[in-house]
Amino acid sequence: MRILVTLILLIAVAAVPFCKKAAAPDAPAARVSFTQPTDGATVVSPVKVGMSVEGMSVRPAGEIVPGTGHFHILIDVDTPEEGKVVPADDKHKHYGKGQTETELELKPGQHKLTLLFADGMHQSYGPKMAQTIQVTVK
Ligand SMILES: [Cu+2]
Repeated sequence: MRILVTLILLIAVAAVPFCKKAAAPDAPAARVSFTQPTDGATVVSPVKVGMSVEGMSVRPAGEIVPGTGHFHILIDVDTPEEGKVVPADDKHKHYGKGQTETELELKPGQHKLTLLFADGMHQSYGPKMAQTIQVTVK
């Protein structure tokens, strides 16, 4: 009997490291970034865009799972505040299948591109989970 109790205790102790809480959206390490294009770049349409997140993980849209979300690219618009649902139109693109790259058709000229992470119900994680860059399309 004592051996059994000891065994159970050992298993419980061994399991502790796996019970760590998922990273909260406001964990200091969590952030998103464009892997391409770079800020200030001159590019040609269609523009190849790469999306990356640290401190959280990508998950297809559909349900809210703490520490996860999907990417959005906002074109020439402001970043929705935390908790606001990201609109779905040609200035707010959703990558709800969990995509991390895409190509954007952009008109020639200067554009502001914002990469934004939002939860499974498309609710913005706010400016702290966004990155804005400027590009010039030839
Ligand atoms: Cu979305």
